[in-house]
Amino acid sequence: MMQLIDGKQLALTIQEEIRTEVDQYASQGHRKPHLAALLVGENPASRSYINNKMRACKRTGIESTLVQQPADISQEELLKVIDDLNQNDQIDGYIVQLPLPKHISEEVINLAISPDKDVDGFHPTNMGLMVQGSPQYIPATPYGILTMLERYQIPTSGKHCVVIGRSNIVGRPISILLSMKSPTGNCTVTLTHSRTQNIAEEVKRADIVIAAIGKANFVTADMVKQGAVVIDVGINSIDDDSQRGYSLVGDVDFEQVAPKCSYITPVPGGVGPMTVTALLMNTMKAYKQYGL
Ligand code: BQF
Repeated sequence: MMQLIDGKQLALTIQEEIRTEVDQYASQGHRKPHLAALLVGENPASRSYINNKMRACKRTGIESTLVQQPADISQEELLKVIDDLNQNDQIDGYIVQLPLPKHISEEVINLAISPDKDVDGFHPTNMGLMVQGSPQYIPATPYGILTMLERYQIPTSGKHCVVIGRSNIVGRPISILLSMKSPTGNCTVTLTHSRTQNIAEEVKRADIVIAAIGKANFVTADMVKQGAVVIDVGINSIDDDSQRGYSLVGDVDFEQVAPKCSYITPVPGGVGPMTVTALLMNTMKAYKQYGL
């Protein structure tokens, strides 16, 4: 039988665990952990992601600060804001919300973030540590996915995992992590992308499918092996005639694919809430390692 992976429920459970831990530290006289988010411009999707993160902070007792800058801030000015965050010893970790305006280089910004406060794990130092198997901060979405697999006790060792999409924030890191010699690793991983010759054929071989391509309903039933685990990372906005005028759908054609799966994540309420929770887990790590 197909089992739904309830990312929203699991996220709330873990956030409750974090709340208990935060309360414990506070009762011992420590200051609260503190996450900051830097938002450049006013992309509505970014705004909503930041709101999700701030709300989750509130639930766990982690303090949060939103630092907002106009879309036309220069890269140089933004680097100063980042330096302030690096120097501020009240802030355990921070994120720079993506995407950034086109005149600002993500690469330059990532390099400026202090690796010890880089709770998104995008700094090359943290990427390097992860690739070498001694991660400091694992990027939030891959970390959220691994946490789901772990908590649902889904076996990975020896399984064939097919990742669709090679982005720096999801596809590439999750492919590395799943192939690692670790409790949520030991998979044989195939990383597919836009130049893969026959994606359907590759995906059909998978015990575990990670769909992270950003194309609505890309994964169809004919591409999925009976009994596979399907993790849908996609968040695609589709126009419809609902109240708000759009709905969110994943990279997987859920209705069609779900009956074939042993486990599947929904969209919304699957990987998304776990991404937010993994960010808080990284913030706790920063706090315990450098903030106490
Ligand atoms: C849910 C993100 C693409 C580009 C930049 C809960 C989130 C999303 C969905 C969320 C995402 C996606 C985030 C749900 C943060 C995940 O209920 O399904 C939470 O807030 N996310 C982001 O910060 O930047 C992105 C996706």
